[in-house]
Amino acid sequence: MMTPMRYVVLVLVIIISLHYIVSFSNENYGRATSLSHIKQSIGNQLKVGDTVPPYKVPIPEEYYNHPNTTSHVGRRANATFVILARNGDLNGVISSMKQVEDRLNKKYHYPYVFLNEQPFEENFKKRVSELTDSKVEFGLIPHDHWYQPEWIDEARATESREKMVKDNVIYGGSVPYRNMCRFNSGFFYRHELLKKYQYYWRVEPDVKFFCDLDYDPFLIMQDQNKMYGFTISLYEYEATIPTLWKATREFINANPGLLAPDNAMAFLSDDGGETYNRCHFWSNFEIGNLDLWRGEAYTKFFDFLDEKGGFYYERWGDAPVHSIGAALFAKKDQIHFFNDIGYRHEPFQHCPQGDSHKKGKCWCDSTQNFDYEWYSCLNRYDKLFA
Ligand SMILES: Nc1nc2c(ncn2[C@@H]2O[C@H](COP(=O)(O)OP(=O)(O)OP(=O)(O)O)[C@@H](O)[C@H]2O)c(=O)[nH]1
Ligand SMILES: *[C@@H]1O[C@H](CO)[C@@H](O)[C@H](O)[C@H]1NC(C)=O
Ligand SMILES: *[C@@H]1O[C@H](CO)[C@@H](O)[C@H](O)[C@H]1NC(C)=O
Ligand SMILES: [Mg+2]
Repeated sequence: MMTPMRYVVLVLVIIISLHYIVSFSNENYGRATSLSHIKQSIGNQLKVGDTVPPYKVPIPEEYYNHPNTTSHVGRRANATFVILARNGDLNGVISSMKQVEDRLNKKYHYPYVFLNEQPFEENFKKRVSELTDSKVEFGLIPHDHWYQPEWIDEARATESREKMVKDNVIYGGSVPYRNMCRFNSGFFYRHELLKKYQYYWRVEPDVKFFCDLDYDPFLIMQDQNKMYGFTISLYEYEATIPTLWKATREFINANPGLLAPDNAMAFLSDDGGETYNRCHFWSNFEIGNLDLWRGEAYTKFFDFLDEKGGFYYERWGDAPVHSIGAALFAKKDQIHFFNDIGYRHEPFQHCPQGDSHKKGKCWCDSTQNFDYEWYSCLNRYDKLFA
């Protein structure tokens, strides 16, 4: 009698023997991995000893497809990507940037500006520079553009943070998050490295770009005189901006002449400016004209808000602040919905519908689309043009 163990061993021996018989009797079997065959086909170029594994021999140059880098010798805009990040954000930054390159920028070669209040580490610089042929620059944020100003009443700020923690307000207890919101609201566009550009595209770590983009969005901005572009809009948390609208109204009353004609106030307010409906463009994605922020109206608006201290006494986000700025200081038709750009920042995504889904070869599920979900503000944007 055979024990079960012996039976298993016998079957294994048979399988292994069959394997050998088959591989020796069929000469082509294993050809792809056979050292002698690779040597035969590219062997004449080898200047290496037999001890080097074949995968270490470079693929001959003529096998490479050289991308025609002059295929877009056409017009380019005066534009850059902007990425604010910490050294610790490296993996998320790489993930976002690789998609930017693959989906569009390998065709357009727009440069990147990275900003940080701490020096970027060598490894960070090396890893992101490897992803692109474009120019990449790394900037240090000036101290006063980032940290909480001296004149902020720290006792009052602390008290407010503690209350927000108790109330479970997201990032309610964080000072760095507030620094970030204030920096994005009023300082990024003043950085030395951004001075030479007119348009920017803000990119955050760990976002997704779902679709190929076969046109240059910066040229759309430039040719159609757009000031601000978005993909997702939604409601802000009331607890983070209790007095933001009061401050905005004060500013408007004091500076009525700074508002643009045909502005997008109706996106922000359902009662002609009396109250804020909390709609804002989600600023983790932005394509913008830096002149909007550098202009007189927004400069004065930001300074006015900053003096109120709401970036620290409350937790004013750069999204509502930018959105109010764009809606009031640009004409409504200068605010562009980039419908073709499939985009996700957790937990929401915009997925192009219908023809543009196919045109962009989008990989998002078009049934997962935030546009007209109950928490979206896109219907208010649409109504501006109704
Ligand atoms: N240099 C620097 N960058 C920061 C800091 N905090 C946030 N950022 C960057 O600022 C942007 C916004 O920060 P996020 O943490 O993504 O904030 P959020 O998008 O509101 O929230 P989540 O993405 O849901 O965490 C990202 O580009 C971050 O990398 C910081 O303290 N220093
Ligand atoms: C690259 O593209 C341009 C514009 O389409 C074309 O004129 C040129 O011949 C191409 N060059 C090569 C080497 O294919
Ligand atoms: C790009 O725009 C900036 C800011 O407006 C300007 O200073 C710069 O000269 C422009 N560069 C080019 C090449 O047009
Ligand atoms: Mg984010």
